Amino acid sequence: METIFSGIQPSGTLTLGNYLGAIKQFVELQDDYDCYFCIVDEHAITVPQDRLKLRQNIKSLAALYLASGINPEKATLFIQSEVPAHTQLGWMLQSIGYVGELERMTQYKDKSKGKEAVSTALLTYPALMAADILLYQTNVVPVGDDQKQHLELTRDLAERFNNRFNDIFTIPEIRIPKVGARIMSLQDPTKKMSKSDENEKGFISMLDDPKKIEKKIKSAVTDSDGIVKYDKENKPGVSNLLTIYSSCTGESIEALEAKYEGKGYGDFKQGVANAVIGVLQPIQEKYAELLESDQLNDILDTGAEKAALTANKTLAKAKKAMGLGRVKKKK
Ligand code: ATP
Ligand code: LTN
Repeated sequence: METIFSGIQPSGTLTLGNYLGAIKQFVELQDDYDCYFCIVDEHAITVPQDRLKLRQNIKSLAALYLASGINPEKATLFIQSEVPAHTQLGWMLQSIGYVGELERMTQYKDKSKGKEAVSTALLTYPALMAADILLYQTNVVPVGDDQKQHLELTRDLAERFNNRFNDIFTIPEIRIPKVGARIMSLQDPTKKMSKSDENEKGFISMLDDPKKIEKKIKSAVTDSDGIVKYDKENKPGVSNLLTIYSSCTGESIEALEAKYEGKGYGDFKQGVANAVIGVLQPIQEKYAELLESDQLNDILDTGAEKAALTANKTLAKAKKAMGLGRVKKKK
């Protein structure tokens, strides 16, 4: 069976973009692959975090994974900082990465723009991400469109390591969903929907109640045509809402265009809101039950143990290939 790895940062409450771009595919894939899903808390601290909020976000993200349908019997769910091999291999990969290639990453450029204090870890972030993936000999990495560049760098680092030292790592493939790979902000449909957006109206949180969801969708930026048609260039707002609608219900964009022919944006937006509520409400109900349960802690304990077993094997091979430590004599 092939292996899947993916991670989400506990840097705030997940948005509809995280759900449609990432978690939804995780749930669909867990039957056919050996899956590792990670809460990447060490990635989250590349920008300042409040320690109590971070703790809360880690738990909340674990509960959201499960409430969305990740089955701990099938997939391994764990917290990155509880498996030390990640930072260990991350350091080793930094030694073969170049400052130039890290500085070219758009996520680094975006997140450091205009900031006075930029952490070293924000720059070296992709080496840790590569370690996450390579430790599990991952074949496929399901992510949203924004992670393409990081995945290409992961492949480059793996190939470089394999050529320079020994053939240790599997070269991973990226998997991006056909619809929903890049959900845009409701207020500025040329920008990605992001949980760290200062304008709360721009994103739908997975935990927003139905009234809030309806309100946010009704005030989403569209245009003055009044025609429900997919045209990313000229009608980015309507196209984004069509993508959200289609991704939530599984109806094709063409079918939705036909359904709303001759109808105004009011009807259409109500339809979008209903579709989103239909997806998020059942998740929210399960989430509330899971958050304070012992079950959640047990699942994360088992997950970390299982992940460490695989990760340590790869780490030992990589250390040996690089000449780190000692060769242990058999007793
Ligand atoms: P931040 O906004 O805090 O930088 P983020 O939401 O972009 O965070 P993560 O939480 O680490 O970043 O993303 C988790 C997954 O969700 C990744 O696979 C990412 O590609 C996907 N994702 C994030 N935003 C979107 C979006 N707007 N549309 C589709 N997929 C998304
Ligand atoms: N960089 C990703 C989060 C992430 C990840 C990973 C995704 C960290 N490690 C490994 C896939 C595989 C992000 O910002 N969305």
